Amino acid sequence: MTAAPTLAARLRADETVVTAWSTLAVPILAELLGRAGYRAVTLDMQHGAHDIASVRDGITATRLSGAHAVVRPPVDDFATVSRAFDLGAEAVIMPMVNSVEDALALVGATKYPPIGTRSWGPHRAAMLQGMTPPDYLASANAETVALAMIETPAAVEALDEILAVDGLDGIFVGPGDLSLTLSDGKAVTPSSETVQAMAADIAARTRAAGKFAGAFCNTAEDARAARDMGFRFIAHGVEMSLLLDAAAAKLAELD
Ligand code: 3PY
Ligand code: MG
Repeated sequence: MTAAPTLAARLRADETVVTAWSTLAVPILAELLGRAGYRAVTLDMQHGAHDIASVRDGITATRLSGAHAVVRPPVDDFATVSRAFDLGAEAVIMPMVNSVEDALALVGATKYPPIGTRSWGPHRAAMLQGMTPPDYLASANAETVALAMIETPAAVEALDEILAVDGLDGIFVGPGDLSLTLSDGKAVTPSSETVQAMAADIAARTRAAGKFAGAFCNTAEDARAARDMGFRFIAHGVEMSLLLDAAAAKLAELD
């Protein structure tokens, strides 16, 4: 039996991976998203209700469905980056990476020496992957994916320097915050022409640097456009909205 490809392997192969967004901190919901066909499920600790216990169980539940488990830690919480990997996450999406220093801290928490400073303790991750700890160590730096969220003008300004950070695997565009910060707090317009044009430029520069490009998408149109722009890791579908929409549609069947 050949092992299923890792998320990193899929991204290296330029495969498009669509991730669901899990906010409700209910592990079985993450599993259901994987069973529904999502290739990856992102457990959100920044704006979602996930804590370390639901991330621990959510990663296991996601893997049980065959999907790749991804975690978004809270802002500046680099300790949680290492913990997410120790618990078996394949990628971390770090919010508000606005400088080279932030990117270095992300890489530090993601990669073992000599690239980073991640401390040793991946026992749950190794177990979930059916690996011995030495095998885990041998492949960890290649298979743990650090994605830096680019979602402010400062981050866009520093993009080339951020992309030059050794060990940073890629970026992930947050169009909501990008629109909020670009408008100086006046509006959240993630699908606007300005934000979408900026996203296209970020994707091109990221791919030119040989790194993975990901983006959060608020509509199907944005998700399709993101794919055309060269993004390959695409967030499309937040479980809370999916549930609301499905429930409303179900009720409407009897109208
Ligand atoms: C953003 O659009 O700012 C995000 O962080 C998406 O989750
Ligand atoms: Mg954001």
